[in-house]
Amino acid sequence: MNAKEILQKYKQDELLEKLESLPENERELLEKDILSQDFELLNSLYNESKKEPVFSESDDIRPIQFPHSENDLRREMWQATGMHLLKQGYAAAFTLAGGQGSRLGFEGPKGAYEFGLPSKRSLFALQAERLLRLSAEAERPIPWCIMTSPLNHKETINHFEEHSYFGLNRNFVRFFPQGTIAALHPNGSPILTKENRLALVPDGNGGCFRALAQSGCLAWLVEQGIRYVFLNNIDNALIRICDPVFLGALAAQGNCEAMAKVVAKRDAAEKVGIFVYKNKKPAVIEYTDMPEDLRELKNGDDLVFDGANIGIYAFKIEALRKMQKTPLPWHTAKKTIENIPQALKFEQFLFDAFQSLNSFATFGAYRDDEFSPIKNAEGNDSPKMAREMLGKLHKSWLIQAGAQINPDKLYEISPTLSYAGEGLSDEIFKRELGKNILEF
Ligand code: UD2
Repeated sequence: MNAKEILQKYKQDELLEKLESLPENERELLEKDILSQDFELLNSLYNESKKEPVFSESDDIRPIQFPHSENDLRREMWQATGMHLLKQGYAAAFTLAGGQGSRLGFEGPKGAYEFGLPSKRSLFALQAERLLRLSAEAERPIPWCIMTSPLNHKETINHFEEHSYFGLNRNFVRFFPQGTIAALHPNGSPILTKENRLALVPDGNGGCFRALAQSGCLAWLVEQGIRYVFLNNIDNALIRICDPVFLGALAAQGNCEAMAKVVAKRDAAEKVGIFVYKNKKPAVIEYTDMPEDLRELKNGDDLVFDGANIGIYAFKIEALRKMQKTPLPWHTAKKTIENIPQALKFEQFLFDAFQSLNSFATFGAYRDDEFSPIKNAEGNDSPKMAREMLGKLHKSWLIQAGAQINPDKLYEISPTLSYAGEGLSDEIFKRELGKNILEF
């Protein structure tokens, strides 16, 4: 079918009229957009969007317990296993960076955002240099796939080019844009931009499986012999990218196909997915889909549902191959798009994949060590909070190493000097202060 026939079939009269009124060059561009979309899917998503949200009373929802791995005696074995995987070239990193920094008033890619560290490192710089540190220990480059969106793809690559890939071997860094889907007017017709193009928005971080495969990067990983893939959100300032302990724990779990790190929720209102058993299978329910009474449910002073999804995952390569063809549910969000309030935006969520896997496990972690997402300009999950949490964490590493620090200051340690607090001493502190260790 051509664009006109598609619009006729799906009764998109308003759009058809607009299409036919355009001059040839504009009409051709809009036809290209229309042919890029699945109107059968858009039609069903629109009809679905009028029903109640994803949560149904019949679901049996129970809390998941998650042991803190810090106290686990197997931690050293996991670390050794993880380093072995990295040395053998069996592990890779995959970062989701398609989101925009709009909530921060920053128009560029979220990963290029600098949040006031004395080194002026961006989020990408922190993750790249932590990966560089691990590559040095593994004595080989670690492949890194970075999912962008069409909106920030070029700028993301520019950020890496401008910084010479932060010292990484550029042959092992691949960028690819995720898919997009048309945003709909509340009446169900696709929204047009001022340039008379379809308003296409990123299809959610659950689009990562499709994008990884369609970009050829999944094949690239398989051809290199990759067996485990570490997956993370770009916006976390403390992320231990490709964490050997976490990768080792997944490898040690035999038939387990994927794992997710969990921290205790800050409070009931925290905007994070919540780990639950949903009909006896581990799952994550997004904060937007979790009924308020369950979110607030307490047992004494403690939240019953307190396992927070922090966007840190590890997948076996077989699970990623399976997920490229496994349909994920779509979630509807209502946002202002092209100045149209309550416009409909459809996205898939990566963590919905867990329900399709045969086995999935949680891995307890501590927020102060590993999780400080930059979402809001002020308050919780802000650049200031990330700066302070990173400064306090690095200060604690120096204290633990016996460094004579100034107790009134915070510290930023270059990732190439220490990945997670190892290899530090008072002598290194004195030598590196002002260079790879900055006081602020
Ligand atoms: C995400 C999680 C939430 C919790 C929180 C922790 C999902 C659906 N929700 O919520 O459970 O873990 O983070 O901070 O994951 N992204 C893309 N493409 C998209 C949309 C998002 O790449 O189309 C990336 C984005 O760059 C970021 C990550 O996915 O790295 C999370 O996206 P977000 O910040 O929009 O998700 P948020 O904060 O609503």
